[in-house]
Amino acid sequence: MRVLLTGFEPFGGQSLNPSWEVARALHGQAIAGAQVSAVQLPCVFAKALPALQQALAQHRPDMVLALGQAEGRSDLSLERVAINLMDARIPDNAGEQPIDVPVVAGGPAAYFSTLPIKAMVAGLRQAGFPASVSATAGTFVCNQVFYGLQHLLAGQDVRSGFMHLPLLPEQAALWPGPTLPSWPVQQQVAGVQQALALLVAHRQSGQGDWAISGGTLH
Ligand code: PCA
Repeated sequence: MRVLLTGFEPFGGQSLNPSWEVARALHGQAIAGAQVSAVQLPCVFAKALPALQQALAQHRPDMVLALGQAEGRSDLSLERVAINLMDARIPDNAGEQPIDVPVVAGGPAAYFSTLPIKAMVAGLRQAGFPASVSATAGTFVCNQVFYGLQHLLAGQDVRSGFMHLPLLPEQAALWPGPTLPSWPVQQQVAGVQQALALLVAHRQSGQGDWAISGGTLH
C-alpha cells in the first residue's frame, strides 16, 4: 500500500506552513505497513493541480491525504466536501485572486471525501487528538486542490481527502489580532500519523464505510 501526503508551501506572507512541516516529517515512513511519500504543492491556483497530477502519476498511491493550514481552527479537521469554486480572499503566491471561478468548468458542483472521515475522527479522539468533521474547506487553494484531487480520482479505486491543520505556535505568536489556537509541530505530526494509521487499517479491513458513499453531488 502506498500513501501520498501533500502539504502546501507557506502563503499569505508567512514563512512556515504546518501542512508542509508535517508532510515532510512523515516522508519515507512506513505507517501500518504503508509507505508514505510527501510532496509539496505550490499555493498558486495555476500550478497546484498540475503539481498534484504529476505527484499522482509518479507515486500511484492507494490513498491520498492532502493537508493544508487553516488559521483559527483548533483541531484536526477532516473535510467532508470539496466545491467547484475558487473565490480567493487574498492573492495566491503568484498574485492571482480568482473570484467566482469554477475549479473545473462544467464539473459537478461538489465531491465528497472518500476517506472514512467519521471513523478517523472517532479514532483520533480516542487516541487523545482533538478532531472534527468540517463541512467547508473554504474557497481558496486548499479547496481547489481537494476538488481537483477528487475529480482526478473519480471512479478510481483510490481513497482521497483533505485535512486542515491549526497554526504552529511560531505563527500564532506573530499573528495580528486576537490570539489564534495553535499546536506544536510534534503534536500535529503525531496526529496525522495516527490519522494515516486509522486510514490504512480501515482500508485493509475492507470496510466500505466512507463519507456518504464517496459519490458525487450534482
Ligand atoms: N491553506 C490555504 C491554502 C494553502 C494552505 O495551507 C487554504 O486553506 O486554502
